[in-house]
Amino acid sequence: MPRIAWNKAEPLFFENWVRTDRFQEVPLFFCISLRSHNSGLFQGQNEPDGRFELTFKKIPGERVTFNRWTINGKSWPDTDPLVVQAGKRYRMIFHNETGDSHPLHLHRHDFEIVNIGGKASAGVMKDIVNVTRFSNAEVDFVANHPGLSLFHCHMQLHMDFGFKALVKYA
Ligand SMILES: [Cu+2]
Repeated sequence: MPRIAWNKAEPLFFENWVRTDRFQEVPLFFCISLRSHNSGLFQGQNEPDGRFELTFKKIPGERVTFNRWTINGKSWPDTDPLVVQAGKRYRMIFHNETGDSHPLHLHRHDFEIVNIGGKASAGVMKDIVNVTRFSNAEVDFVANHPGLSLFHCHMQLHMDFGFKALVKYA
């Protein structure tokens, strides 16, 4: 076990690569934070101004074509945009109903992980979170960067085959 220098004011991250099936390796991120639960950058405040329930599914291509991935039943470019208002805080609630892990990435915004795999979390700021197979996660972001922002799975093949949506400012 290597010795790790740790400034305890900051979260400590570990990264591990795990094999999830025959075809892919994905990073698993572990984090230890000594910040108290109430010191979460967003969560310590009131409930979010809005919520986006996002359910991910895979439509198998069988042997005819390649798989497709859907967000609330639709694949890019038909996915519904997540419409936000500047200055408000939103919770994205991820339901991964597939047998794949999905490293979910939001461009141009940081989010706070408030729940991962059913466990509450606070103070961990990221712009990507790996949601493992058949699991859930919730993240909060503040709409503080007007313009179009892409939200997608960072697995290139998942993104190229539907797993992509836009965040739009109203
Ligand atoms: Cu994916």
